Amino acid sequence: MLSTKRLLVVGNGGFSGGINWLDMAAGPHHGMAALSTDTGHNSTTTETSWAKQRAEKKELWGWQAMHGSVSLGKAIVRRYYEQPDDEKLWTYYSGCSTGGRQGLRELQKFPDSFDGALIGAPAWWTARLNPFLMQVGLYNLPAEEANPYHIPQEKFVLLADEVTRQCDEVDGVKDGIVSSPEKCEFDLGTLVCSEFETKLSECLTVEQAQTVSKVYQGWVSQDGELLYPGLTLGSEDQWWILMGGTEPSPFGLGYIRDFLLDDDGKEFDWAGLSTIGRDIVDKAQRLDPGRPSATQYDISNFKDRGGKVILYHGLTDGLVPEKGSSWYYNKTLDAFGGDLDGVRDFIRYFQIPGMGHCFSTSNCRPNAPWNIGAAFQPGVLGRDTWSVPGFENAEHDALMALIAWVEEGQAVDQLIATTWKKPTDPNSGVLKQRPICPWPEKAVYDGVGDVNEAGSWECAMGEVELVPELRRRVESGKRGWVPRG
Ligand SMILES: [Ca+2]
Repeated sequence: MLSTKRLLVVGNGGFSGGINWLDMAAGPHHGMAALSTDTGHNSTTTETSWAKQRAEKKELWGWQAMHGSVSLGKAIVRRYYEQPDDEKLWTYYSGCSTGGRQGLRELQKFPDSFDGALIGAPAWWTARLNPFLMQVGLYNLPAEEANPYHIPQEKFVLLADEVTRQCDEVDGVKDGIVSSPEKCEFDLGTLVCSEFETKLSECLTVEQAQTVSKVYQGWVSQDGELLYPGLTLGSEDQWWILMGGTEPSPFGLGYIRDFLLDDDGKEFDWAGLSTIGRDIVDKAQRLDPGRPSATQYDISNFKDRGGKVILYHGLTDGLVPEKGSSWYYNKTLDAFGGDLDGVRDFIRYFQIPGMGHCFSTSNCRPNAPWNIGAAFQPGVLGRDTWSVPGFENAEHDALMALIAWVEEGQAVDQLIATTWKKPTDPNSGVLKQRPICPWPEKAVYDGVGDVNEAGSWECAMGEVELVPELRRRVESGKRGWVPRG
């Protein structure tokens, strides 16, 4: 039977070039055709040499391959399934990390491309985020004992334990999950070695504590401009990604070397660098090589066509800062005059407490509900899984919820995240389920039920936390702010 009226487009990860077969699998299971692009090259997630002095490859990775594939893909699907031109072909997008960026980039510039987009942990501002990822690495380099500022990887656990100890209960429930890191006034001083400390492996030196502060604080220019927000309290279990090596991560170093400075004709000497200079920040901003940055916050054209976005981000993401998604959402609010209810009509932001970058949860802490059937998530459960195994419905699967929102007008008031006794093995049995809520709502425990069951929680309006940039403008009267409901 030839009949499909839906197309699922999936994204990629990092700098990878290749077809994302694992995420495409969700499409046919939902009765949809599915599409993925190789973004114009063939490489792993962390490789960037393919981009060096290849402007056309950068454009393909930045936006062109996605846009061309979506346009052509729609035509092919219509022809293959013999769909009349006047019949709607519902088109959905699902991607995380670079995939999140690709989706935002496409719907900002080409509002006709998608009817709904599921956007995870988006690396949306390539020109700013990627240099920052390098800067985070530089904070902890060189990785030598003689460098007092260097934190050896084994101390990240120490830090994560202390954050959990101080911040867990701030959200109202002591369950090992830091659900409201923004409310925690974390005191790093408790970890600093005293003068008489004998076990230096169990404390931080004053210099190491300074490194930690910089990572949380984020990147601020000399004149006080927020260049990119830092990593969230609770993300320490993933700090090894950006700070565990002997050189900056390829997400930052590769970007600067092969995307940004490729015309310099000499090898970029990062080792002589402790801070990324304003010249690099400005150059990235000016050139945005390949034009991948998704910084057009006014998406009225997409909204006016009935388009919907579910944005989500793991609160313990140690690679792409969660605060960057809050920032993006704030910037969207700003572009729409601070009308929170109006913005929530077409884009909703869900934080997922305890989830790392795109998927899973730290296995050295109490396992947090994380799976909503989103990009990369079925893939880490196995090659034959799709959706949320055992819960293939719109209450648990964010893509199905998105379809119901777009096609039936059922706004997504909550999603129930799931985890298993072994976090990535559904056969081990469900361990916990809990709602995640559209910002600024938070999941609130009813105080009596089983904390591991979703029914014991409900979404309730929390405090509206603005990024400093927007807060300043609201306070100075330059921007209205209308939180209703
Ligand atoms: Ca907690």
